[in-house]
Amino acid sequence: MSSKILIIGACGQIGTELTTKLREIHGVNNVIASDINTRKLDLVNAGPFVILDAKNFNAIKDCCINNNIDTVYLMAALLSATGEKYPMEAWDLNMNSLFHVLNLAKGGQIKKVFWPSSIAVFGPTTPSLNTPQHTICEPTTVYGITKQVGERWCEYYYNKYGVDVRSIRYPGIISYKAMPGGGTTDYAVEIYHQAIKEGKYTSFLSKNTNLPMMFMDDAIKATTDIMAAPAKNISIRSSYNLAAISFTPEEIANSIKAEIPEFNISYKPDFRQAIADSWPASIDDSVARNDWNWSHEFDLKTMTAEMLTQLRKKYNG
Ligand code: AKB
Repeated sequence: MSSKILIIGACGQIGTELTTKLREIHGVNNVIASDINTRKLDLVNAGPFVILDAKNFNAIKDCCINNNIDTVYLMAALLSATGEKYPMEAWDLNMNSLFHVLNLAKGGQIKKVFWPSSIAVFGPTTPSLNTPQHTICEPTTVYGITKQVGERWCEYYYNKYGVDVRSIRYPGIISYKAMPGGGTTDYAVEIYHQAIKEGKYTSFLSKNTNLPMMFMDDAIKATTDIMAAPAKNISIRSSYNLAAISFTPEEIANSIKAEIPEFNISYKPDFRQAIADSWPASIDDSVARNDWNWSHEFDLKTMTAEMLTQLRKKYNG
């Protein structure tokens, strides 16, 4: 029997593409998309959709009962840059939504949970190169703190109550379908849009800021792979390190220039620079690769080719 799935935060950057993929795998009517509003009309019209506030326990519970949901993907969150502007809102949304879903699973209402963590769990005292799975985590952002604490709670609910919760630490995700919102790695999406629209981009991170990144197709593959893996293969119940590529603003600009020679980049770092400086440059994800055979496909060159092709279609018809 196919899973009955609820995606909370389905209109966000990852939620949008995750919804489409899960519908391909499990059937359109077995995947309920939900968000606080209907901002992505194509997604709202593509299958079952409900308006749902991730902070409202009873609303999530009713939705799960009414639709016989057994699996929840909790994608709603305030990201790193927005979290610094609205710390209490970030804490409230990121933590309470997680508790709501974990408690539904603890009560037996749902059987399986996916919850995304982030490279934001790391901080300035973390080894920056090839950051190991188990290492120092002293995050300096509110978002990072919520992810670090969330990881501890996921592991606690697994150990104490047997909740089948699975998680990965996403790096910056690059995609062309939905824009990211409020993250520090967002520059790596904006740059492609601006390259096609304006032929130039001003980066809010300095040219040598090296950060872990991943193309959306790989991120979706990681998400569906970890959820499909046998429970016995999941040795980490906090969150798995996950990696694909690392690059700087200068390197991504050079990859764009290889296709659009007249493209121009300038640099005007803002408050997000300090956040980026606190995160690692590269991640060791060998535990994920061993446990559930994770592997990525896209490198910087193939990702740039795909982003530019898709955005040319979007903007130039
Ligand atoms: C952000 O920049 O806040 C996110 C993340 C790395 O989790 N993209």
